[in-house]
Order: sequence, then C-alpha cells, then structure tokens
Amino acid sequence: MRYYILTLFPEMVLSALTTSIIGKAAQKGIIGIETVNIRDFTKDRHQKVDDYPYGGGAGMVMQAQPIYDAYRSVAEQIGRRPRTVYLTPQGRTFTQAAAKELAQQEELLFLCGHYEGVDERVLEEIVTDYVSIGDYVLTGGELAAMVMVDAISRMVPGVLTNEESAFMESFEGNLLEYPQYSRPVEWNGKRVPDVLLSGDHKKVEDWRREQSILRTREFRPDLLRKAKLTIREKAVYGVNDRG
Ligand code: 6GU
Repeated sequence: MRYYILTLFPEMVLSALTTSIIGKAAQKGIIGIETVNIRDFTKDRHQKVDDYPYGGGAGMVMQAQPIYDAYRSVAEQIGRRPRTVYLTPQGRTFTQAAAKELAQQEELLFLCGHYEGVDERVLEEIVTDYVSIGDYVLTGGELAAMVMVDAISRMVPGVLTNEESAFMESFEGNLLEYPQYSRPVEWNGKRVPDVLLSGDHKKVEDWRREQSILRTREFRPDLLRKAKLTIREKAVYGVNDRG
C-alpha cells in the first residue's frame, strides 16, 4: 500500500504518520506515505492556491489548477490514475468495512481541502470517493486523512503483529470491547473481578462475552442489532430485531 496525500500542510500529516505502529510499518516499507504539497504546483507569482468564490459569499475556494497538477504528478509517477479520496463532511461516512475495502488497493490518493471548499471542476475530474469521518466539521481534511490512513493500514497484512491482529479479531462481529484490568489486584478501593483471577479460562471467556454484550446494549444498541448473537444470548439479553 502506498499513500499519496495532497495537502497544504505536509508537516502536520507526517508528524502523526511517522510515529508509533504506522510509522514503524512505513520504516519497514510495508506501507509508503508520501505527502505532496499542493502549493509546489501553483503557477501564481505569489504562490497563491485559492481565490474568491464566483457568485460571492464568505471564504476562499481552492483553485483547480494546482490540485490537478499535483494529482497528475502522482498519476504519472505510478503510471495510472489512483483511487482518489476527497475528505469532506459531505461524503459517505467512513466505517470499518470501508477501511477493509480500501486496504485492498495498491495505492490511495487523499485530497485534503481547506478554506470554504475546492473548485468543483477538479473534483469532478479526479475524485473517485467522497468520504467523511463523522457528523461534525473539521477545519481541513488533514486530520480526516490521518484517521483513514491509520484505520486502513491496520488492515494491511504485516502492519500489526500476530498478537495485535488476534486481539482485534476477538472484538469483531459488532460487539464492543470487554473491560481490561492489570496489576495491582486492588487499586483505589476497587478490586479486579474475581473471575479474572480464577484461572478458569472458560469462565473468563464467558464473562468477557457477557460484558461485551452488556456494554454494547448500553452504549451502542444500534450495533447490537447487527451483532452475531446466539438464540440463547438474544433471549437472555432481551435482543430482538427492534433492539
Ligand atoms: Cl473528511 N473533512 C472535513 N473537513 N471535515 C470533516 C470531515 C472531513 N469529516 C467530518 N468532518
């Protein structure tokens, strides 16, 4: 997987993506992360990349030409037009399923917008996917691109260790994570649940499963309706198709 991130703030994007698990994967060459500074492609004498919106109104609009030329430099380098994601609150909401699907690509290009928007004509020319990371508004697409690169990279073979992937798999199936405890057995007057000290693996597994279901029912009843529960679990926890 190689990522190409078109942005006016390459340092911001690289600061997060050269650190921790994603940074390690990049160092090992399992993923590649390349930022492309849109400003490097302006033909404006004053290095401007934005202008006033036709029709009036507040804010500035990022112009088509620098973005298109930045995109073309990437397409030429890789010899084809890459899957191109435009980060926008008007896009389809990013999900784990979308992360898995995008992780199958050889390369992904992310276009990070700023100001009030991007000239529609260049979007029509290059964008294959309009994606939002949730129902709130950010000042720019960079943080959203960073979120997506993190979530997608976890799905790329070799990025997580075996232990990390096994841990993750136990939380699949639309259930939230069970609570975790470590030493000491008593902290701040609170004890670790006895079952976790019992050494009975079957009991521990059953307790964790129950905790996952109870938490999901409390915090994300919408997920519980999609979760894979046994008929018995549905009866015990009072889950039906309406939740
Ligand atoms: Cl993808 N971009 C921006 N600018 N704001 C957002 C977003 C994306 N997703 C939610 N809010």
